[in-house]
Amino acid sequence: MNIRLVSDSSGNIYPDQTPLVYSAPMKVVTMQKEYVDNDDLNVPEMLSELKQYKGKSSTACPSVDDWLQAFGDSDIVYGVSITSNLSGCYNSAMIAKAQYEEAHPEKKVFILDTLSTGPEMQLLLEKYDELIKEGFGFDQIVSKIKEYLKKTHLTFMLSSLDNFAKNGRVNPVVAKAVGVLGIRIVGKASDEGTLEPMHKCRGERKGLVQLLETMKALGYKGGKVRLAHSYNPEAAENFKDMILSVFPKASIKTVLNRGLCCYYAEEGGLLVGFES
Ligand code: X90
Repeated sequence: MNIRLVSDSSGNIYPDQTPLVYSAPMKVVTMQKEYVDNDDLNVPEMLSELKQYKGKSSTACPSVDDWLQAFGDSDIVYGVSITSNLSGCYNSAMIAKAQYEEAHPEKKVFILDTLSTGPEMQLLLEKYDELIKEGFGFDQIVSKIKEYLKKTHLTFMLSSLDNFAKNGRVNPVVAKAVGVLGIRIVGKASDEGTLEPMHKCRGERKGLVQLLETMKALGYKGGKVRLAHSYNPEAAENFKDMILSVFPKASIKTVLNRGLCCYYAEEGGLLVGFES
């Protein structure tokens, strides 16, 4: 039996990671160029080109074909998608699932609308992998992953919401209040799967302190943590140390955001997926 894990590229998928995950790429689009968020994308180059670029930029979710390619010819596909409240990604995955299952009635696809993104999706992919290795069947895995989703959360620290506002994914008034030099916004993915800013902090140090407080308020007690940063390894490292000083046994791993998350989290952004 051939089983595959799939995700859209907001899950920050790398070719050498475990578990192995097949990615359906998001796109970052300008009038001049389309950046496909796959293994070949040079993210620093994209970010520096976008900095120079004066026109509008936007993003696009994976097409139905992108998802079908990620499914390959697997007998069973388990996947995760970015929140359906900010992207057409889940919808596109569901169309792909319907086409795939119609063409191959013996095959099965389940895609979870995570109402989140980035490192929370990473935790969910790791859980699928564990459940598969434990030998559970399709229906059990589907019900167990939905249960696990109730225990996983996403918080963030960002220094700009410009690209969110430009793309109509956050209120421009809220975004403007954040874009002041040195201000960090700390918030979470809401229960509805939207961006919920919660605290404005002066400077990164205070931002990180607030980030940890926010995790604790959401029920963090030393479970798994997955960090994803946009070219800010110092913040990720400091934050890891802060968590470990309170919860010395926590399992913490850090990755670099790929294209889509770097575009929205912007320079220095830190995303935190964790278990309550
Ligand atoms: O379909 C598309 O064009 C993609 C749109 C994606 C919009 C959201 C990207 C979020 C990236 C930023 C910080 C965390 C926010 C959490 C909200 C659920 C990561």
